Amino acid sequence: MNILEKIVAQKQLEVVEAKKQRSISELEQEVLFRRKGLSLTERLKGTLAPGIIAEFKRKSPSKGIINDQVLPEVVTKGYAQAGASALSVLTDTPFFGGTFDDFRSARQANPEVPLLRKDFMVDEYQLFEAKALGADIILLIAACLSPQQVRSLSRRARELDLEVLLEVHDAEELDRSLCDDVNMVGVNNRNLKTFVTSISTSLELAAQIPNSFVKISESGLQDAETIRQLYQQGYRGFLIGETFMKTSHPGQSLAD
Ligand code: IGP
Repeated sequence: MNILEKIVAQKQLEVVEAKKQRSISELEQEVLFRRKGLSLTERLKGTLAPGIIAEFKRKSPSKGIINDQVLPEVVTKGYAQAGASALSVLTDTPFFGGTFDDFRSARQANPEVPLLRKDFMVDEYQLFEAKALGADIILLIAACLSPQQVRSLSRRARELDLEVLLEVHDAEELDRSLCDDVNMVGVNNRNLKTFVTSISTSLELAAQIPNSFVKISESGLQDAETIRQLYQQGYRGFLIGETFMKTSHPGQSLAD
């Protein structure tokens, strides 16, 4: 099994357990469930500058511990004050060290900033969880979903007032997975099966993503020059975690 297959197997177990703890109708009764979502898509369409989606990530399977000394509310508030267009918070615990409480803290500290629930969605139950946590955006990773799953999960997400970021790594994933309910296409520069990161992934795929979708480049972004280059190719959003998180003041490092 590669790492992605391991993560998906783990998620399926987690969903079975979570459903026993809380039903979908219980999730629907959470106060945040009725909160109106904030649109990242509109923000990115409406600006003439690159939008940064700044991520809170304690650890990862590829890097091990990145930073376990900082608090989600402090970091995400710093990101927001530095002008991030959106925030991404990992909720996966076994592989990325994130928690639902991290997400809740980030939501509470930043009521006006779009928030992405960063996790591996394999079941529509997780979309209800995301909405109940106060998420605005969810991620669907083409590498671990069938085209049918992408279609049904994105439709359900939109019904729940969640925006959909579809993550792809190559043209084949893009062609088989893209559907109308997707709002944004994220090109992951990191291959989730091998962890190899290369910006050329984004450069090569740019032209193949229809312009009706907001384009986002994800992972391995370290400097302004790369972002300028990708912006010229049509990318409007840039998902950045490690470059900020590896410093002692991640919010400040975005401001710099
Ligand atoms: C951030 P980086 O290299 O800046 O820390 O990458 C983000 O793109 C990365 O965390 C990510 C990710 C994912 C994590 C992209 N897709 C899917 C978990 C699951």
